[in-house]
Amino acid sequence: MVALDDLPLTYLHASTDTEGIATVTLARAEKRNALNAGTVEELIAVFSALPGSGVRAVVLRAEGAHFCAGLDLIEHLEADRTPAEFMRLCLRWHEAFNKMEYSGVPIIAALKGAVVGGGLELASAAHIRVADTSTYFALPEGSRGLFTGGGATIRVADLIGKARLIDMMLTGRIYKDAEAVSVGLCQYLVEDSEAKAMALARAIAANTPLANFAVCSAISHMRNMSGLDAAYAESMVAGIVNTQAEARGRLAAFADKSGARVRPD
Ligand code: 1HE
Repeated sequence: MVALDDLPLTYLHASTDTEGIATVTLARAEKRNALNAGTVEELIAVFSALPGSGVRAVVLRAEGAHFCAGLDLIEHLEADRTPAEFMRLCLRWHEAFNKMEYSGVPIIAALKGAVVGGGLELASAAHIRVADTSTYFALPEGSRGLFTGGGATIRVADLIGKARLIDMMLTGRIYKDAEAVSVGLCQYLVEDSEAKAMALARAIAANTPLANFAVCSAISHMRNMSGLDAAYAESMVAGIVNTQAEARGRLAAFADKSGARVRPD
């Protein structure tokens, strides 16, 4: 098992703190963190190393003013790819984003500036999205003569629905601020998205790892199943997760009144 901190990385930084919170940073700010083929390979390497690494939660952040400007348009122009070459590239994007979504380790994206095209596809593979007031979301594919290839038709449609996805791709519509929250592109809008993402990661890391694993893998798998199969799979996952000693300990704490109560404040 390769430790996250030991991976040789050029376009990303990855580190883990003593509490098991990993920070993965898009480190190509001079190109607005556009996703070249090399970055996608590094995302695969980093997120392949996650399961079993002891990492309890991940904050995905970016250097510079923008989270990610999407597909590296210059690399794509210069490579002059054939259809088969671009299809293979898209499959590498899917490999990376599937590694994230199905990893079983909670990933919280700290967003800012442009979350555009493939940048939104990357953000939508995280389990939680936190935006700040500079954050804006767009799918300018149509105006560039392109079509999404990194899973927007699945994950962004899951977040906002097919009609909004089509509108964004056709018209280049930009969502930001409260409207972005209300349509489902992000779940939090704050002053400091990195501080909030880290606070969420620490809170989530206090859950049992098995419960987090189930939330961050089973739900996505169940979305791929028929309703009947999903209900069966849900009962199996709950059967395993909900009968563990760690869960019993927490239930006993509730019963003896030492466990936290669920109250708004
Ligand atoms: C890039 C990219 C990129 C910047 N590929 N190099 N994505 C887009 O259509 C978004 C394209 N980017 C932009 O609209 C703007 O760059 C931003 C609004 C994000 C930022 O603007 P700004 O003024 O801060 O930066 P800039 O001057 O436009 O760019 C700075 C450098 O980053 C410059 O490189 P330089 O060598 O000339 O300094 C830009 O070329 C470079 N850069 N964005 C390559 N995207 C699997 S299919 C997915 C399909 C899509 O993702 S479509 C959406 C593509």
